[in-house]
Amino acid sequence: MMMNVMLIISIMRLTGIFAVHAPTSKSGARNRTIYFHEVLLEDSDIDHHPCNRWCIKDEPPMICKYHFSLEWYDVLSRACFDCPHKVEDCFRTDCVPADGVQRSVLVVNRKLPGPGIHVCHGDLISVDLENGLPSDSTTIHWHGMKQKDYPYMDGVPLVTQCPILPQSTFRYQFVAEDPGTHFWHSHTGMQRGDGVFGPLIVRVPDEENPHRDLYDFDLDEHVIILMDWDHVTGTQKFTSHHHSDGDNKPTNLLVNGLGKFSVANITDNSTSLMPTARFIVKKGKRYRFRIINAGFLNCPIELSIDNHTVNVISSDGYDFKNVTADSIVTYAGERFDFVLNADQPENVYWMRFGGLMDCDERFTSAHQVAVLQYESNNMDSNAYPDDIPTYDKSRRKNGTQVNPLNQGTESKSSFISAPQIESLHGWDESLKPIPDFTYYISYDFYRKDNPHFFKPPFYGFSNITKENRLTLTPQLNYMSLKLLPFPMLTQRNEIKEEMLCNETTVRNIDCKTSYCECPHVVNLELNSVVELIIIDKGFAYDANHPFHLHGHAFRVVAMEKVGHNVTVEKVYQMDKAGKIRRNLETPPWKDTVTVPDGGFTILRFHATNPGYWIFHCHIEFHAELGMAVVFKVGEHSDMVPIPRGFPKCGNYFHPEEEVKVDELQTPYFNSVGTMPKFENFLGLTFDTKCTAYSNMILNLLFYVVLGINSFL
Ligand SMILES: [Cu+2]
Repeated sequence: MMMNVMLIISIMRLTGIFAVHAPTSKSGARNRTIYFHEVLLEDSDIDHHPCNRWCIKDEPPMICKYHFSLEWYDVLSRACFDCPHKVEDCFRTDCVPADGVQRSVLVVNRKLPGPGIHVCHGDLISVDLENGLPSDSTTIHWHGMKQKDYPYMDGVPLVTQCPILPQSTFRYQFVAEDPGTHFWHSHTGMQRGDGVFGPLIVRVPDEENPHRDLYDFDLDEHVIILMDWDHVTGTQKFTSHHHSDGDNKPTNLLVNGLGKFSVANITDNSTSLMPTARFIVKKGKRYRFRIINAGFLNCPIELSIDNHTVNVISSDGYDFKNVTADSIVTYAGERFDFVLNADQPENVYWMRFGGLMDCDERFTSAHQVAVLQYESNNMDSNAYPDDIPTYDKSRRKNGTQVNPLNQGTESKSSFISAPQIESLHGWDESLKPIPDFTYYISYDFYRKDNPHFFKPPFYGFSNITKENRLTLTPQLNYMSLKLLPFPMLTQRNEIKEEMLCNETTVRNIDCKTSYCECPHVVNLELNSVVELIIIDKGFAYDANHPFHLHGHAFRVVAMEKVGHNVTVEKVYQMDKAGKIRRNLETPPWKDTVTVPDGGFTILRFHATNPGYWIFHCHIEFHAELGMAVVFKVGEHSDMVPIPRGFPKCGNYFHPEEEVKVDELQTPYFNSVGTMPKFENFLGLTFDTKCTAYSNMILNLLFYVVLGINSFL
């Protein structure tokens, strides 16, 4: 009986058509009555969501509803029956095969990757996120959506919303204003690395697509979502690395949630049974592929396809002049679209994915393959190429490479780094010769007594004798971001200026030698053109950090590898001497970009979106350590009014306990260590003996270099 009622409700939901008013949107006149399907789909039906359609110019937008149910789950659960020994069982409902190694996973609707959202530009996306975790909070960030007019939907806990509590449901609702290949992912803890991610594709009508003539098909099944993968949970790996001797290197890669792993079934020598992702094409046709790198560790991924080149056309939702390449490198958080011309003999070919940095041959040699299969009557649908994939073969030794590792515009011509890509979007204000505000962000890994992991004199940094038990702290401008106990955006009226920090407020503290963490907020004037000069100092490790900006996309105007010891002052002097070439003509738009180790990347953006927006390293371990800063764009009065009834959170102190104001405020700033020296954001250090004098000079330099009003 219950089943029947459920079925009837389900059918009513699936077939329900309602008339409503669509929201006003900048992408066109949307304020009119439209029809939409209200669909709360079962897992297996989400691929047939009515919003996943051919986008037609001037057709009314739709309201696209989804239900996301988040829970802990397991790889190779009972839903998998005889997977991998019976391959078709691996594709049963609720089976998460991953690479065949059992572990706990976090899943949305028991899918890995989670359900894909495919909509047309201007549709309203409405997702009810039901937190079914027994003890953890969650949030979802819609990576690529600038959330203009919807800042409360950005999904950053304690910046734009409260963490969503267990057993609670939060409705994310926003208009898909940003076309292109994007993805959604948890922005809480290590959840993305444990499986909480999925595609978010916003298509446009043919008339608005400059690359439409370059391909015949743009199919959902040609989305490639990549993840660096391990066989323990992200939290286990994180605690083991930061408190003990565990490493931070991913063991494997997954392509669309699938992958071989060399020791998966070593006992019965059946590693080849684990299915890989498979992409079907027809000879003579051209296909748009969309790569999403959802990775969470330091593992950029190089993609190449045997016997084929790729025609790269777009990144992070922005089109550029197409470039033919042999391989593409993507970093965590980036997306690249390419066209594949199926012009080779009908056969199966390896698509190869080679892990770089912490995944390379020095560490785990993490690599993966997928099959590019030409449709043919006489080919087995489970056929694999004969060649045995190895890590070495996953790296193209020559040919043109887009977005190469640790290479800027100084590199040889076969490398095409981001600023060399030619945008198809015309000039905009962000490219004016002199920006309104220049902000330097420098970083490295520092040998600090980070109190989260060290406790002198018991087990301070200097007490540790084994190198593999030392972890260094990555910081931006010598500060770690520690958020307030409530969201800055939605409880902005509770923020007092003294709660926040920036380079000016900590100038009398030697954050270079001591450990500083605080709510690091940089004010940006609304509608100002901002230039970010991001510097990887290249002293410790050979790491590579992809940075992601929320609320805005940016132009990548310069990128260069300088050497191994790069200071802010060095870059500043290079710039002053005219030795930095900026592409202010046709630089590409992106929202995630890397910085060469021992080098710099320069970004420009027009701060037109009022709100509190986080800018952070997209490597989850680093973001968790506070490798981030918050940009406050505009004044509180410029920000969109807070939705009625929006959830609130924060500290609570029993009213009978007398708590002094000072005690309430001290947790917002933490400085551990000595403070003998004086320094400023440029990383210049002065002897304390001349503090008064240097203070004056520095103040002068500070304002001259920045040339901004916001600090005055
Ligand atoms: Cu990082």
